[in-house]
Amino acid sequence: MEYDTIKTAMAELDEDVLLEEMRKVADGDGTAEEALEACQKGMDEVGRLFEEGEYFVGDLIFAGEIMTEAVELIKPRLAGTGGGSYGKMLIATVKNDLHDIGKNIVKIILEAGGFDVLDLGTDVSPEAIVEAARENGIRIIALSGVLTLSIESMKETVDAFTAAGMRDGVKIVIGGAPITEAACERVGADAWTKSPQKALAYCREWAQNA
Ligand code: B12
Repeated sequence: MEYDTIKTAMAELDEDVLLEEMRKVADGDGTAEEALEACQKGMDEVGRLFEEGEYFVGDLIFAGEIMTEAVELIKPRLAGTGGGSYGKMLIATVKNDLHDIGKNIVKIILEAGGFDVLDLGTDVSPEAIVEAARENGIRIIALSGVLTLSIESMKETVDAFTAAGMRDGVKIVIGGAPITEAACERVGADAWTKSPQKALAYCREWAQNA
């Protein structure tokens, strides 16, 4: 399997080649995880070209569309992480952030891993997240954010749980490109990771010890 072809096709926004290669993965070539990683590396390149003024917002939108299509193709293979029923949890991209490709991938892995995931979408306010958790009796929350600014929205979200008197009753994992240990400390989340698989492991542990 030539993962470099996937990476380059993603970076060059070559939809035909990207989807052709991803269909091969869907049919059993290589591993879905490595194909996903190659897409992501291509996306990093897209981000870099955007920063350099080579690509415009329209290119980002198109990149988002083709990556979503690509991931959709390998979804059945990504979902092979084992079942079980771990109950309900919630996922959202935080306030002011419209990026949802990463969130959708995390959701696929969590669902495949046995969670019933309530997806609140993108640009979700702290109040809406707290309210949805309360209404649905949800104790495990995953927050996604790709903009640096999203770290502040995540902090506001954790603070909103505290203000609602619910902080001790929930576990919160945060993730996304700008998330680091320092960001996690600032936000006051229970865990952070960029890896959907690791997030699944945290959430399973929390569900079992709830
Ligand atoms: C595609 C894209 C867009 C698309 C998004 C389409 C969509 N449906 O999501 C659109 C066109 C909407 C967009 C808009 C903008 N974007 Co944009 N975008 C990107 C781009 C190229 C790719 C993002 C992506 O999907 N990556 C692929 C996914 C799979 O990766 P991921 O999100 O990191 O997720 C993975 C992990 O982080 C993790 N993860 C993600 N969430 C979570 C959550 C949990 C709980 C866990 C555990 C893990 C986890 O798992 C995922 C799988 O491994 C990035 C550059 C980049 N390399 O990231 C810029 C980028 C994020 N955008 C950027 C900017 C500036 C913008 C705009 C402001 C542009 C503008 N001038 O309008 C707007 C902002 C809109 C808004 N308010 O949100 C900057 C952000 C700079 C910053 N640090 O704040 C970036 C970094 C580009 C750049 N280098 O300048 N963008």
